[in-house]
Amino acid sequence: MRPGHETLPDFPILHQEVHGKRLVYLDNGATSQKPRAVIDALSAYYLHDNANVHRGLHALSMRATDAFEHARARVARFIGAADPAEIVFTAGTTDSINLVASSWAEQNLRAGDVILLTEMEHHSNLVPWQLVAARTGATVRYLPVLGADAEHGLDLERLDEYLTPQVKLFAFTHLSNTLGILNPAAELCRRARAVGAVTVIDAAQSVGHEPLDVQALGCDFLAFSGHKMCGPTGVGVLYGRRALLDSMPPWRGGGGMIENVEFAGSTWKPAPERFEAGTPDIAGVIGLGAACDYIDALGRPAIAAHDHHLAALAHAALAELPGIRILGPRVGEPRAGLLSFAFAGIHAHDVVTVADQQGVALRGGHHCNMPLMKKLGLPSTARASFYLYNTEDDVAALAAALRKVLKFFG
Ligand code: 7TS
Repeated sequence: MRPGHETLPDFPILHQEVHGKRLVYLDNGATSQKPRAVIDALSAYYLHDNANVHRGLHALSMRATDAFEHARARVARFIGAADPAEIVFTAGTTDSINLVASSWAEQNLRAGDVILLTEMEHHSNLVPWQLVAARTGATVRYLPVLGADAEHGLDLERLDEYLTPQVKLFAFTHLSNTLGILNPAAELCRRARAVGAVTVIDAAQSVGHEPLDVQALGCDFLAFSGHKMCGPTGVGVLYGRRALLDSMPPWRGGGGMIENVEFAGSTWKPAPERFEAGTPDIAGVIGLGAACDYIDALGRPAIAAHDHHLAALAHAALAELPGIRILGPRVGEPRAGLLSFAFAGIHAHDVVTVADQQGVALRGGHHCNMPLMKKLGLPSTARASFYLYNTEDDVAALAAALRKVLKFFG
C-alpha cells in the first residue's frame, strides 16, 4: 500500500461531509486521524484484556502487561532505540519535555549555565525551560531564524557563537510546526556534544512523517506524542539514553515507580518505571504500538515523499494568490509537509472560517509559536498540514477554498 488514495478506506472519519462539502482534513499538525487498525486495537483491549499492568497475577493482568511491554519494544524499534528500557511512556510531547526539565535539568543546572533553544520552538519546548531556568538560575538563549519569513531556517553560521561551553542543554524542534522546516538534527546534536551539552529533540511533528533513528541522530532525549502519528490522544514518549535516564531522579512519586517504601523514605525502580508513577494509559500505549505498525507498513520514506510532494504542490498553487505571504522555505526549496500563510488585510480566523464552509479544515492562530510570530510581525497565520491520507484532490480543494476567501473578503 502507498500513501494517498489507497489508504483512504483505513480512515472511516474522512468519509463524511461538513457543511454539505467533502471533508478535506488539513489540520494534521494539530492532530492526525486514526486508522481502523488503531481504533480496533483500542477496542480489542477494552473488550478482551482490560486489567491493570505490573501488579496482578491473574490472566487478564498478565495479558495487559504483556501487551503494554510489547508496545514499549515496538516503539523502541520504531525510533531505532537499542533498548526498550530507553522508552518512557508519558502523556505526550509536552509531558516528556517537562519530565526532562523537572528531573535532569533541575538536578544538573545552576546559575551561570545556559539552556539553548531556537526561535522556532513550540511553547511546549520553551515554557518548561523558562520555568526551570527561573528555579535554577540558568539563562535561556535562542538561536535565531534567518529571513523576513524565516525562509532560511536556523542561522547555522552563528551556531558556534551560541554553543558556548556554558550551554548545558540544547533543545530544538526537528520539524517546525509553523515553518515547515526540517532542521539538520544530527548535525545539531554532533555540534552540541562537542561542547558537552545534552540534547533534547522535539519530534512531535516529525516522528510520524520523516525517517527517524535516535542512534543515527545521536540525541540524548527525544520527545513525541502518539496523537500526531495516527495514535491515540493522551499518550506520548520520552526516549532517553539509558545512562542518562538511570542517573536521573524521579519527577513524580506514586505506585509503580518504587523499589521499596518505608515510613522514613523510599527507593526507586530503574528507568523506565522510575518515571511512570501511577496507572499508565494502557490502552493508549497499545494503540500507539498499532500506530507504529501502520506507519511502518507504509514506510516513513514514502510518507515523507508524499507529504513533501503535496506541500510543494500547495506552495506553488498558493504562491499565485494575490496578497499572500507564505512562511518558511521559498517555492522550489526543500519543505516538509506543511504550509503557514497570511493574506494582507484578512485575519487568519476569517480564512479558516470560510475554508471550513468549503469543507477544508485548517488551523488559524499563532500555533503556539508566539515569540516567532512576533519576530516575523504577524499576529497569526492559517496553516495547511498534510499527512499520508491526503491527496492531490485535497490540494485542489484548498486552493479553491482560498480563492473563495479572497472573493469573500477581497
Ligand atoms: N512540539 C511541537 C513542534 C508541536 O507542533 C506540538 C503540538 C507540541 C510540541 C506539543 O504537542 P502535545 O501533543 O504535547 O500537545 N503542535 C500543535 C500544532 O501545531 N497545532 O496544534 C498543536
